[in-house]
Amino acid sequence: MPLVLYNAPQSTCSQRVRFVLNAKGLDFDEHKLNLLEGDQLRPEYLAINPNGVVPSIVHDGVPIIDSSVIIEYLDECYPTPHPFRPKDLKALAHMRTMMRYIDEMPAAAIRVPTFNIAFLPRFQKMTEAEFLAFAESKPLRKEFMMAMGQKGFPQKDMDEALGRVSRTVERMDMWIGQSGGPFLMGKQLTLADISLMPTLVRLEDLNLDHLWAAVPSVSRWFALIKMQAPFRPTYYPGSLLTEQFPHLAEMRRQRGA
Ligand SMILES: N[C@@H](CCC(=O)N[C@@H](CS)C(=O)NCC(=O)O)C(=O)O
Repeated sequence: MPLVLYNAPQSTCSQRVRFVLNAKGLDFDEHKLNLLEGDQLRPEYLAINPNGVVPSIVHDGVPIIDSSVIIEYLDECYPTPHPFRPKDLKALAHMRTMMRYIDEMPAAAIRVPTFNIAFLPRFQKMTEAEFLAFAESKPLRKEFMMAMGQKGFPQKDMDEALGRVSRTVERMDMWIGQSGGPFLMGKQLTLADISLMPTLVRLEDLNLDHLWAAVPSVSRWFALIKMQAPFRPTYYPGSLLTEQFPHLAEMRRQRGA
């Protein structure tokens, strides 16, 4: 039975999984969900992923959810051509510690600027009742949506989120320095790098790449990630917010980037 991927082109968590699938040369049936239309909240999808978020895979008929779990699962099932996990158990524990940090800090933090800068205008077009019903229907993100409301997150929340990203950049610099680079764990590209990749792509997409511009190890890391063969098929056309939201493309144009 083929691998089935349920995801969204612009979803950062989905991009982790697409990178691993592409790196391993696996055939998969891709289902693209429109998150702003609420495809992830339909009963048939909730039967696969009761959290109402992407990505999910279905392998041999069995759903597997959560991007960090999925990429470890895929690396375990398909270790070739390159395993993305170190063999040494202590190094493996270190990689998992990094992945937990990435999920808790930058991956969570970037939702605030993403929603404020990219999605908010869409939610502002809804009536209050439509917005409340949409927020209410989200199993995992109801409180997040309510905190944002139709006015957006306050500056204090934006500052906190960007502060968490800046601390992540410092942490990356430390990891790269300790391992000798160029990747987080040294010469081997691991699931920790793949977990972090979409965060930096998203920040660049939101015109926030100044956050690491003065940190050479991180700039080098990002340039190298973009040169990896699976990067391009992962970020196929339509994977960036600037491609969907003209106001973001305009911000970029004004910046001359
Ligand atoms: N921990 C989950 C988080 C998944 C997640 O938050 N996915 C976002 C897209 S990156 C989503 O589906 N959001 C839909 C929504 O907020 O309704 C994972 O890593 O898979």
